[in-house]
Amino acid sequence: MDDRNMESSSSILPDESNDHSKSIIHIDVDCFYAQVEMVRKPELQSLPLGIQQKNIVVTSNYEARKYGIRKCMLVTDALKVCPNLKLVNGEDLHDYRAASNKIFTVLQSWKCPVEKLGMDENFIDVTNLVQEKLKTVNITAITVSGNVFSEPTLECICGCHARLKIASQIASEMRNKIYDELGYTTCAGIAHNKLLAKLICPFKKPNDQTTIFPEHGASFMSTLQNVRSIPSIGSKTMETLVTHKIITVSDLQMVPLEILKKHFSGDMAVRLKNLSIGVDNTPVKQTGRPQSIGLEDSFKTVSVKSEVEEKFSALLQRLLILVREDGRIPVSLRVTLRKKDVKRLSSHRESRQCQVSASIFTINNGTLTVTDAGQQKLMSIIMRLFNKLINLSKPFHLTLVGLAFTKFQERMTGRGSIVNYLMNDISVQSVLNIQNDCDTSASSMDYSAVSPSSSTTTDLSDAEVEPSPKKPKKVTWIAKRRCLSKEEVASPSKLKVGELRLNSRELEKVSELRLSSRDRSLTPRASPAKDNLSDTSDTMKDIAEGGNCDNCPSYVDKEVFNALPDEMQQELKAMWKNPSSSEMVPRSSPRTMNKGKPNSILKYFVPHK
Ligand code: TTP
Ligand code: MG
Repeated sequence: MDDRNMESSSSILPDESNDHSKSIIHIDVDCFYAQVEMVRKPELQSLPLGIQQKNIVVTSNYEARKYGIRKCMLVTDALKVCPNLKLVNGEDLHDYRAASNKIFTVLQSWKCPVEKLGMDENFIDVTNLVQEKLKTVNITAITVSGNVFSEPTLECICGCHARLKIASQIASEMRNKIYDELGYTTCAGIAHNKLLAKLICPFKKPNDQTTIFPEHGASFMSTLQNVRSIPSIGSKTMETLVTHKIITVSDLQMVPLEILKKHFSGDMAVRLKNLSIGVDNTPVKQTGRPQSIGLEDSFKTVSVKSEVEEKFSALLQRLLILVREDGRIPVSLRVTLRKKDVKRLSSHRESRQCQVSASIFTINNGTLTVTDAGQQKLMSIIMRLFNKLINLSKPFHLTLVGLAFTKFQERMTGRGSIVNYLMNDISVQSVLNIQNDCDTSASSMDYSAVSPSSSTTTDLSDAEVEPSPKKPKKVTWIAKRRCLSKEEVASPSKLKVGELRLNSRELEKVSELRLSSRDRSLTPRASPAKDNLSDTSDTMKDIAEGGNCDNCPSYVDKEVFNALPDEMQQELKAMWKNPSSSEMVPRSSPRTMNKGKPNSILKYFVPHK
């Protein structure tokens, strides 16, 4: 620390550090992949277990950790320290992703914002819930559930101690529920911001939780030996800090802001200083759908086109499974390559993307499918993009290939459309790849201000291999109707209406209605005589005019209709008024269905069979 002023008092900023109003929980699943395997096969529980991807043990259970197995150890080294290590291949992420989504769903049942971070971590902002609970508890009797980083000495006048104690109890309930319903043990960190909640989470592990009070934020941060421990400090920032001999978080606390400003932008310097003392005001952002869904595969070297094609073909098969689970129709495809420059001994990524025709994808019984011909078409698009990235007249050496669908057809009919409404807060589809290089569009702590992009991706994004279709061909969306199981009612985000996941608030209403009327569809239900909704003349007679459903078409269940939000009611009424603008057709009339607007809400209002 050459030129820095060591006066720490001038280094701590008079900032928003007094805002302790939030209550944040961070939950991290213990040895995640290993637990998924152990829950699936309980006989693995007593064995030292490692999860292998290629030649690396990406994680291991705590039994294996006793032998000194660490994350990302080479398999050969792991077997040296633990010859009895049971290895399970963890390259297929499907089950891990499914477990991750189930955990997310459990956490959503508290009706607080939940932000997914990677596969096995979630932030939950329980501020409002804590406020509610505060009204009903005796503050003096509240105790912390689990560990405390450091016992508080004086009560903070803002009341944060009581709030965080309640939050710690909520965290305990959440962890219990995850364990009871899914069998996974977890750790939790409880704090007034995301930074401290995340960093305190592993304080005691596995299967434990720790609360930190705001006044101990700076002292806790000063225990971190490496500035890299701060989640948002990326490799470039780290390099700059290390160059200036700022190695530990304590170093960062001590360095005067003015010195930092010489090496970083003003905002970034302030942000770094704040982080160093445990100050962070980034919000918990409810996780929605990913902007892209991609997979990558890396290898030593591939220099032959036919091998590249094989790799892409394998990736495409797996990617199509992810896209099917997601349910949206992709309209843009990106190909990524990592090229090895043999002369310079370096490598860099390049990408190209293009639009793909939505007609490649069809919906069969509510499931997104791609025919063999469609897959061939996708492969030919992929190889054309590949040809644009590689000059085949010269030798090439690749160390990674990646595929991602980067844009999706949102089946919306307008800004205030019911479809938009239904798609408001929907469950997560993690973006994963075989190497676990998460797609940048995946949810993450919003610390971008201090993390200059270290990506070497050159996204050319300009190749127009296939022109955008003017109209998607024959994409038929058919409402998939089924009864709700108890679990589905308890786990709102699982519910689907015509493959659209419902906004959780609406879902509650809808679920109640569905349950209260046995054998009744979510939707206005046709009487047997009026099952054929294409009978528009009859429908026209019954169009609702008033503010309620007194004049709805006769097949409409008024109770259900009246419980819908105003926007939905208005949208439906408008459609009933003007049936030519919508599709008044039953499932049994696929021919008619392809005419008119493909996304009409009325398709979701079809009777049970
Ligand atoms: P972590 O939460 O870092 O590790 P973990 O859950 O296995 O163990 P811990 O009890 O310490 O939390 O990562 C979650 C999963 O991500 C992990 O189970 C395997 C996977 N993973 C990789 O694929 N590559 C990696 O480099 C790391 C660190 C994890
Ligand atoms: Mg974990």
